[in-house]
Amino acid sequence: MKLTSLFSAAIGAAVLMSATSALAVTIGFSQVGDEGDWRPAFSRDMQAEAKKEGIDLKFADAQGKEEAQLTAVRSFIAQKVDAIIIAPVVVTGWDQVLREAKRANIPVFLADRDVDVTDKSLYVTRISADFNLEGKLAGAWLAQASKGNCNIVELQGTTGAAPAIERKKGFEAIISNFPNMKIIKTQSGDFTTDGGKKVMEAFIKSTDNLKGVCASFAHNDNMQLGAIQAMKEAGLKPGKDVLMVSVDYVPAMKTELAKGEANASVELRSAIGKYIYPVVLNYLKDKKPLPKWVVIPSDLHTAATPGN
Ligand code: GYE
Repeated sequence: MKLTSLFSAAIGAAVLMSATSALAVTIGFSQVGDEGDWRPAFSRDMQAEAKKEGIDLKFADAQGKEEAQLTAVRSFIAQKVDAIIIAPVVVTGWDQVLREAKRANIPVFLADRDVDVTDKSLYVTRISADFNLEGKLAGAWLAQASKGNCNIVELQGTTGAAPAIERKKGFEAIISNFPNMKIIKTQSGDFTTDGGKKVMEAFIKSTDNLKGVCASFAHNDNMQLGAIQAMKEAGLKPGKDVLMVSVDYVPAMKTELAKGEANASVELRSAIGKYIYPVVLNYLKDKKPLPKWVVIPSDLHTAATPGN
């Protein structure tokens, strides 16, 4: 290639690049943090899918703090992004900042967790699994496995977070049909392995080594993984002495199910960028109103039904 044609090729490439970056959609994504195994998998997927779609993604990790999310969203507004995606730490405290986004004409989408706002026009739609159904699936599995007789210890997720609220409600809705199923201890382990371990240690102490306890229901796998450690350290056999049911179906839990140290886990898909971005991109194109919730399916796995 001659120098002149090389030069014009370079100019052509530069023009092309600036044309695509001028067209590129910019999306701000405010993520909860990196607690557990599920959340980082979700973050990685959102970043990889954004690359595939040619989206300029501004990713902000809130380290589990809602104030950090509010700051991130305000900075996205100041940067005039095309759309904002939020996975909210807790359900409360969103009205004001969502009004600010609306005033700036920036559409907001909720991914994964929910918010509690009276004016639903403050966001376009929420794309997520049905946490209430996850709780119901866990409860139904346990009702069947225990034949409706079960004293349960519960490890709750982060207080005020949508999955903690809804998984509890769904689970309770099912077990309330069985007079001999009840939650005898419940405490938040903040969705972390460490939190789950500490809570289970406390339960072990206060129930004389889980005497009379038939099951541990954890709002996520990481807390259950911590609970399994605590039980083993106390000489108990999780999965045998006590039925273990939780939510997420992360790879480490899949291993525990295969080993028989846990019994069931409801799968929460983490590769959900492929559901989320098309909804956002289509909306940016046609501005057609959407249903307030785009539901991602959930299903329960045991060692016998590992799925793929
Ligand atoms: O189950 C848990 C994570 O928001 C539904 O958050 C999600 C939950 C998930 O910390 O592992």
